[in-house]
Amino acid sequence: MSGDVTSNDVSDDVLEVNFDGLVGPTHNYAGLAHGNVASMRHGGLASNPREAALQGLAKMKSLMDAGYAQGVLPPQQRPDLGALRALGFSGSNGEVLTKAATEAPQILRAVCSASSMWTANAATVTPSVDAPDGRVHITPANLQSSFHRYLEPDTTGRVLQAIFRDERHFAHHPVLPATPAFSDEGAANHTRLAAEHGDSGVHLYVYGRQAFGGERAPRRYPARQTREASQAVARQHGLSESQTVFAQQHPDAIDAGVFHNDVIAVGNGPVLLYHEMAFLDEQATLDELRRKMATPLIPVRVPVEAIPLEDVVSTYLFNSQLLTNPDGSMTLVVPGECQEHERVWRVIQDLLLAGYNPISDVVVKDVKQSMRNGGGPACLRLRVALNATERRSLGARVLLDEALHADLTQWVERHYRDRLTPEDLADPQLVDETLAALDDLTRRLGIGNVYPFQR
Ligand code: SUG
Repeated sequence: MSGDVTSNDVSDDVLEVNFDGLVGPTHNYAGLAHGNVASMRHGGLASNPREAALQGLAKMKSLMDAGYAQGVLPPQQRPDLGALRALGFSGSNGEVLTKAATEAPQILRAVCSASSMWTANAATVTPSVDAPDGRVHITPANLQSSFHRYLEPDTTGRVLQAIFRDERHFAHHPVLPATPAFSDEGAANHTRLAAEHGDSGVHLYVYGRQAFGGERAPRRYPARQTREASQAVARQHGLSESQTVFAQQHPDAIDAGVFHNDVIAVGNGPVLLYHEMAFLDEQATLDELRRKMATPLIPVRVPVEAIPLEDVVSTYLFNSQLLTNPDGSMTLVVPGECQEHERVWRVIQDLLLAGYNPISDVVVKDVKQSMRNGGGPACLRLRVALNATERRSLGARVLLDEALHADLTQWVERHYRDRLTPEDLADPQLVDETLAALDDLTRRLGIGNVYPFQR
């Protein structure tokens, strides 16, 4: 037999590819996300889009250099002039911008947001090994909780269809109805647990509230994921009851600023690293996972006494990436804020690294530009477990290698500003700059015409 992998059922060659969002040229701080403490705190500050994009690329490069499979997803077309026109602003592009800036500056900020960088919210993905038809299943998230993110799913869907375009391997599902009952924020509230990436897994969906029925819900801040949305995604992907666990996020955590499960828990392989306040019913959640998983669950629990919720939110310890190494050990990729926080850094050393679990190493990444909007290392990536055949069938140049990294770095340096204030968003020049940048990007990625202005 030749060593060439041609079938689609080769489970031992499955790699988890982390697709990071490339930060867009209009990255700014607009204070748009209610319940996201960092976003609310930093609204109005000047941003540095160039530094933000380069920080993202540096993170991708260092993980690629360390041997992890790394992908990249392009940003969206912003400002979204189509959205402004739909809201009644008319005239030339310049006139539309000026009118929006004078009459509704908050709307202009929203249509300029580079929020698609947080690709953990782009979609929910089920690997082929778990799906009844042996294909990778993808549902873009409707992100209906906020106006600026509700603008993302159309382009996200087109981008994902362009990349995962081979119908023999990939199945794309419609975005759930964009209404509060089916509020969906994608993989930020979805964790797959399995012995190894190529083994069949159990899918943990964490929701903030139940639309129909349900007693407990947060009082202060919105719950962005409903149980009904999570169930619909699992249904679309053909997952059975024995493959799924639906657990409610603790409402007090949401009210403290934990707006997604991935701000308070992260799973990888059989490991679930979580904070005591992650789930409303911690014991029942662990019990059900244990019952359904084919491999022993390895829970790594951080109690409130070790880290209060406030520090969970300010340092984003749980928004780390947990990555599997060839020897089975795991590396935790934490944001710089964890190292700067004495108590959290001590917990990483004494409880996580020294504890009886596979986490053996910690890597610190500076993603401050993103963190000021409430996006840590794990927010910036969408995990897609792919076997060799699936990786080979990708329809665009999105798997990072030295050449692509150099190309994208040069692209950022050519097109990005190093300072953007909320007032700058009304500059018509910025529209021309971003369109030129995105046109150039689609050529470099060979992804086709995914943007509205190209269609
Ligand atoms: O949806 N921030 C994003 C951060 C998303 C983080 N993602 C995960 N945890 N997976 C949000 O709240 C702020 C934009 C602004 O204020 O300018 C923002 O949208």
